[in-house]
Amino acid sequence: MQPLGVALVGHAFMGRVHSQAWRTVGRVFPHERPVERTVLAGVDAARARRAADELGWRDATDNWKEAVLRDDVHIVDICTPGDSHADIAIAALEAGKHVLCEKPLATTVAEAEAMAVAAGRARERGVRSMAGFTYRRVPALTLARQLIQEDRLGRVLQFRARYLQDWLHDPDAPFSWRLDRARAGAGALGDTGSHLIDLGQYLLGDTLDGVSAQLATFVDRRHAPDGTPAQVTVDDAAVFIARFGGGTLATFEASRFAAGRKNAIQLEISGTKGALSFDFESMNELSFYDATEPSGTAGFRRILVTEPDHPYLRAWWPAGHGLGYEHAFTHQAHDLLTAIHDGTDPAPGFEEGLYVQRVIEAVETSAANAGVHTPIATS
Ligand code: 4PW
Repeated sequence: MQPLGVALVGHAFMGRVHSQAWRTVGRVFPHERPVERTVLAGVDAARARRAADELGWRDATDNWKEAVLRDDVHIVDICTPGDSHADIAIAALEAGKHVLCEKPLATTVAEAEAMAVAAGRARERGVRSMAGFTYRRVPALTLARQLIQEDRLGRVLQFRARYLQDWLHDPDAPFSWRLDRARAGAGALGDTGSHLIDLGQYLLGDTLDGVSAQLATFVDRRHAPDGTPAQVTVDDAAVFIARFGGGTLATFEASRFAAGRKNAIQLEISGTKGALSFDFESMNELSFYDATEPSGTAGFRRILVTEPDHPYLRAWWPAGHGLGYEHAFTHQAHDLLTAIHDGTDPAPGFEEGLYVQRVIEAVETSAANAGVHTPIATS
C-alpha cells in the first residue's frame, strides 16, 4: 500500500520531538498504511539537510511551499513559530493535505479563525486537521478524563491548573522567538497556559464563560545569543480565575519564573464524589481520592499508570515500566493516523484550537483592564 508521506516544517525543539514520533509510531502502533518521513523543511537549506540526515528524513528543503504541494506528501506537520502557522496550514489544507499544527494554533484570533474556516472546508473533502495539544495523550491524563466521564468525581466543583517552568528565571537567559509577541503571540500564557485551557475543555468537556486575569513580565530586556539587546514583548507569567459554563470554578497559572519547577503541569480537580491530582513531573502517576469511602480509611491513592489496561500502554513495555515526554507525541501521531484511516475528525481540531485562542485573547484583554471580568467570544 502507498505510504502516507509526511512533510515536517520546522526542526527545532518541537520538530525534533515530532520527528521522533513519526519514526516510532508505525513500529509501536502498526497502521495499514505505513508512514514515510518524506521531506523536512526549514528556513536554511544546509541546516535543513543536516537536520534531515540526523533525524531520518529523505529530502530537505528551504521552501515549505514546495514541500506542502508535493504529490508524495499527504500529511503536513507544522512545528514552526506561531506567526507562520496560519499560512502553512491554510496552504496545506487547500492542497488537500491533512495537517497537524503545533499549539497555540496561531498568534491571533483572526488567524485561528481563518485556519478553522480552512479546516472546515477541507473536512468536506475528507481532509483532517489537528491542533497539537499533546498533553491530552499522556496516559495519566487520558485516564483522568475517563474517570471524570465515568462520574467517579460526581459534579466537578473546582478545577485548579498550573503550568510551571523556570527557564527564564535566570535574568541572563537568552532572548528567543518565544519572547517576541509578533512571532509567538503570547508568552507563558500562549506557550504553556494554552495547554491548561485545552486540558480544561478536554477533561471536563466544558468551556469557559469568561476570565479575570493578571499578567506580568519580570525581565523586559534580554540579549539574543549573538549579544544583540532585545525587548521582551510577552508575559512571563499569567494568572486567571474563571468559571466553566457548567458552573465549575477554575484557577489557572502559567509561569516561566517558577524557580525549581521544570515542566510541572499540576492539576487538582475536586468533585462531589472525589478528586484527582496530577503533576507532569511524575507523569506516570495519577492520584485519586474517593470521597465515598469511609473517612477513617479514605485518602488520596496513587495510581501507577503503567498497566496494559491503561490508555495507550498495551502497545509499549511490560506492566510497570513507565513512559516519558516523547511518548505522548507518538500517541498523537497514532491518533491522527487512526482518524485519517477511519475518516473521522481527530481531536482537538482547529475549532478547539480557536477556542483556546479566544480564551488567550480574553485573558490579555482582562489583564489590560486591571483584571476586569471578560467574556470569551463565541464567534
Ligand atoms: O511541551 C511544552 C510546550 O508545549 C514544552 O515544555 C515547552 O513549553 C515548549 O513549548 C511549551
